[in-house]
Amino acid sequence: TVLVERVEGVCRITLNRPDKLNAVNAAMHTALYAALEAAGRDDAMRAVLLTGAGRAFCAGQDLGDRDPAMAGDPPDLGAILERTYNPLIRLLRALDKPVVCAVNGVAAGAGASLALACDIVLAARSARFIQAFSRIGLVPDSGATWTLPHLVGEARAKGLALTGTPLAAETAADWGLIWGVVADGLLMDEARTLAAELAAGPTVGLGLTKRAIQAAGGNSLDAQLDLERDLQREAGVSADYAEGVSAFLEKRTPAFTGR
Ligand code: LHQ
Repeated sequence: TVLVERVEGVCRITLNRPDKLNAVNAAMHTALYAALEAAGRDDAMRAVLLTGAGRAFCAGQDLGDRDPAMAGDPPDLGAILERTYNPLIRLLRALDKPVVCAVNGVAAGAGASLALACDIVLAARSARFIQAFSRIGLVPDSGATWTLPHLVGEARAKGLALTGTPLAAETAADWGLIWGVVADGLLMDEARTLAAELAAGPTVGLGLTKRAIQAAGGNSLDAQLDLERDLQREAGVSADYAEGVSAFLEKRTPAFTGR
């Protein structure tokens, strides 16, 4: 259900149920969580690239999943979130290395939420983001009610979530929902290059930067200044900071090691 490749310091994770548009069933949940956890633990992996196989990125929860977890009439969706999507989104956000998401096709429901929980989202021009939850009577989940208003503001968040209108990749980029749009045929090359560049970067500093920006939503400027002081103290003793400054002064390209 999930393919994992380790290339150039990048852990490439591909959702792999193309005939079901990579809808997430219980097996995929387990595999995806394990792959991300392993990438987090592996010092040789300095960035993650998440994408989908086939014509879709991810159609969200597999609505036909007959896993025992979905048992009950009706099943307790809160318990399912607590056991599956919530830990997954928390893990992604807590990963102290950059996560690039290459949205190769439609991202619907929790599939859209999953993409938006990544750090840098590139989408193929033909991709669409669909807050499909309202179409089946559910609430946007997997962080979408937090990421959407943070990224695009309350008006657009409500418009998307209440109507379920598909959002074109181009508009998503114009609105600031994602980082960029790439021609379909170039998406994977560009996303792999970006992930490899990030993996060759000052990993400690990048991880701390991610943490600082994520904290901003819940902090005052005052609290954020304190946080920057603490994180900069950590970055300032990294080997990559010393290397970055030396390379600058010696007018050469830095060779970061991720430490
Ligand atoms: C699918 C799915 C899918 C199963 C396509 N499941 N098979 C959290 C906790 C617990 C429970 C509930 O939910 C959640 C969070 C959520 O994610 S709720 C939202 C769930 N997702 C959706 O509602 C999206 C459902 N899918 C669609 O609306 C369409 O498939 C989209 C718009 C994504 C793509 O449309 P098309 O390009 O026309 O493709 P298609 O509909 O023909 O799908 C192709 C196949 O994939 C088809 O199977 P089949 O055997 O007929 O070829 C679909 O049944 C299957 N598929 N999404 N979520």
